[in-house]
Amino acid sequence: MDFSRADFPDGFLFGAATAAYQIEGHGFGGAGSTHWDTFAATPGNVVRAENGSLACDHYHRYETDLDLLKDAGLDAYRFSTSWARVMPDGKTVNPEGLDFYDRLTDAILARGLQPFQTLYHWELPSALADQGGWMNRDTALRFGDYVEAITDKIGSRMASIATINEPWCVSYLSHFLGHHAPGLRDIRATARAMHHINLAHGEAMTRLRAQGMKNCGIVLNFEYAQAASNSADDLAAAATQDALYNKWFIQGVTQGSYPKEALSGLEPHMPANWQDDMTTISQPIDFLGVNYYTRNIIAHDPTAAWPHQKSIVGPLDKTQMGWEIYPQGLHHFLTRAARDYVGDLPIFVSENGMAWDDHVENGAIHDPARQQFITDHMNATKDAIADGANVQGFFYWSLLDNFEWAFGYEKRFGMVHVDFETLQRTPKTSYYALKSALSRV
Ligand code: IFM
Repeated sequence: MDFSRADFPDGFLFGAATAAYQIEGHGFGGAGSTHWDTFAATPGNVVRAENGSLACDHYHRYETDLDLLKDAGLDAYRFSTSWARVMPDGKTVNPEGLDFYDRLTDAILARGLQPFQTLYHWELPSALADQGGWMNRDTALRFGDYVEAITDKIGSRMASIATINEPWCVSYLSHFLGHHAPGLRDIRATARAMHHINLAHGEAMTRLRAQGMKNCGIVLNFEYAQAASNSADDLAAAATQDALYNKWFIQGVTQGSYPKEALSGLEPHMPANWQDDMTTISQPIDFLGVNYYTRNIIAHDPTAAWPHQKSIVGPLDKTQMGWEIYPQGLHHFLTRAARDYVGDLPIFVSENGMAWDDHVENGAIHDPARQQFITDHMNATKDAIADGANVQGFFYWSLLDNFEWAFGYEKRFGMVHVDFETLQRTPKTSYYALKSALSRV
């Protein structure tokens, strides 16, 4: 790979990321049912109806998985803790769950890796889904109880704590587009979820501060909204998409307001007195996590209900997900975050990576496309730093092939291949190339 540590500022962190449900094996350790278990058990939602009950069996194999991180020369590990493992019914603490994260934390630290925790990467306990999940304001407050319980156990040992991973996916993708649990397609549910997930972030920040935590923030995902043409209609459709995807959460969290292009459709469906929550939502954070993968080409669609838009398949090279490879978008969002929202606050590329149809051939997995992808996005990050963004780290998604939500185990994002029959791990050539790039000074 065409970069080295010397290309980045002193102390810049290189890491890899994972998430609890995608790797741990949710069937172990007394974890409770989540809305992903029930979504996956419903025909047509997930490829081959796969779920996270075994996943990569990281629950039992975390020591050797952490060795892989360490041996790659990485500095930090971004992982998540599962609400439903810590509180299987959404309110009662499961000591086995806390103990697992206690052991995991010790094992991360024992290898000299910095632990970057995410509190919510989508394991909503089914008991809370029964009560309306993210449509229900109370879920944000119950989230605060979970945050207190897990923080009490491991918080003081974390290098960084993020409240929510990708609130756009938790709300819009899951309640408007119906692709993720709970699989709704309802604008009222969407508006409520989009506000309540921000409130959950705010509630978590309040609890974390009360527990004396520092280095607390949120991880947002961004997707470059490219207008299909320069027509006024297409430009307006792309601006609305940009507001819904790329502005709603960051503007709410950093400025205490929502963008007008998004409110124009959502306002009638918002919970009563939502404005009263904006101070809680916009309390100071210590860092911003930016997840970035691709761009989306947006055209006006007069036949569709608001937001009157459709996506067009673009001409660029695509990953196994069918996502266009567009590293310029990462530079755009890093510099825009610094310029318009967070100023000099530390920013981390908290996820970036690509899925590829990787195969083991003679015991090895050759993935030159992934090596190029990483190089191009590292260079975009380097350029964003040169252009003034205070980016302090980059986490590859993901350490391991894992449960890719509605795509089951079909899409492979890992630097390390997982054989889902035997659970054998095999580092891909991108793993060795990254290791070699990081060892260059
Ligand atoms: O696998 C997901 C992850 O859970 C959240 N960010 C995007 C990844 C790839 O789709």
